[in-house]
Amino acid sequence: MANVIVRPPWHLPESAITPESVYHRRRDFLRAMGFIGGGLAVGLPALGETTNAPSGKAFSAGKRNPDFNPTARLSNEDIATGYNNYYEFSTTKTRVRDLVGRFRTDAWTLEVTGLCENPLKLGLPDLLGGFSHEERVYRFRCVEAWSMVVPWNGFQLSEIIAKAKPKSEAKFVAFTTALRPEEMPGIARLPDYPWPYTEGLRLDEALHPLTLVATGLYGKPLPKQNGAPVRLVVPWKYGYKSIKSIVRIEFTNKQPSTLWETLNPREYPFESNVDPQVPHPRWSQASERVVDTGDRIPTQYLNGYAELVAKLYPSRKV
Ligand SMILES: Nc1nc2c(c(=O)[nH]1)N[C@H]1C(S)=C(S)[C@@H](COP(=O)(O)O)O[C@H]1N2
Ligand SMILES: [Mo]
Repeated sequence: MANVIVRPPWHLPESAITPESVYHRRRDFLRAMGFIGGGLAVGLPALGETTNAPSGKAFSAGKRNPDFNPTARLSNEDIATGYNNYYEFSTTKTRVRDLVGRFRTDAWTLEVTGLCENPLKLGLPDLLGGFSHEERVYRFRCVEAWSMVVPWNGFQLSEIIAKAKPKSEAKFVAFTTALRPEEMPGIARLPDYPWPYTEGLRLDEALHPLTLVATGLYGKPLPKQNGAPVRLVVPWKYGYKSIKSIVRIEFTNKQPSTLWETLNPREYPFESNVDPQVPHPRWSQASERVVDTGDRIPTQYLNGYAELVAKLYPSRKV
């Protein structure tokens, strides 16, 4: 594999990715689509109902952080935004994008609660522009043994945690996805699942600088199928830990239950670190299929992030 990042045509120079230019690009796009024109703002369709992206207002893409650049080719944007696991909509990856239209992400509150001194309610302006937003290119590995390399826009979860000031009893962080069966057609098809989708991390994992709150992808607001308006990205763990469309973050003193662990603790345990030496009970995890090229490549311990995070797992000898 070439030791360079091959930037596809969508990738603007960093200097061009300012909050303002993203805003203007979106306006140009909307104008081209006939959504706005002549300064007339009345009678606009509700964008949340008709597009896959949330309102772009105040979205900050941030500058690319050169410290997070895996030596791998970026995945094709159309594949990253069209091959999705989001069971609230569909279990067929290629259908999710077409089923998110009714999901409203243009008004949002993320509640930060539980064992902390300073509970928070974060609205969209806070989430989209109120933190140290930057772009990071991360490797992404699903438990199903496929992988991608994608540029996320967002900020470190540690920034929210610092604001909330967890109490000393807090040992874990629990995350919850929005639950709106009327807007999420996949929920009724999986009535036995323990909805809402929940996930969790140890507090030290949540505080790790690699753990990102993503609000964008490829320099644009996060598409709904990728977890708009805010999702977690934990690149050294299997993809299901990277919970989408988060409405609640709670500090707890006990390990929280998660949707996947509740369904099958043997196949989807809480920790779920990427580890080529630990097979899934039904398949090997030694290699992975790069979704857009189809290449099979060896899987790396902690998805290639061992240098940064292996110290969190001292009992696993590398
Ligand atoms: N709420 C919610 N979050 C979720 C999922 C889901 O079904 N529901 N799927 C997970 C899985 S299995 C993966 S691989 C990633 C996929 O993220 P992507 O569609 O942005 O690639 O989202 C994770 N987060
Ligand atoms: Mo996954």
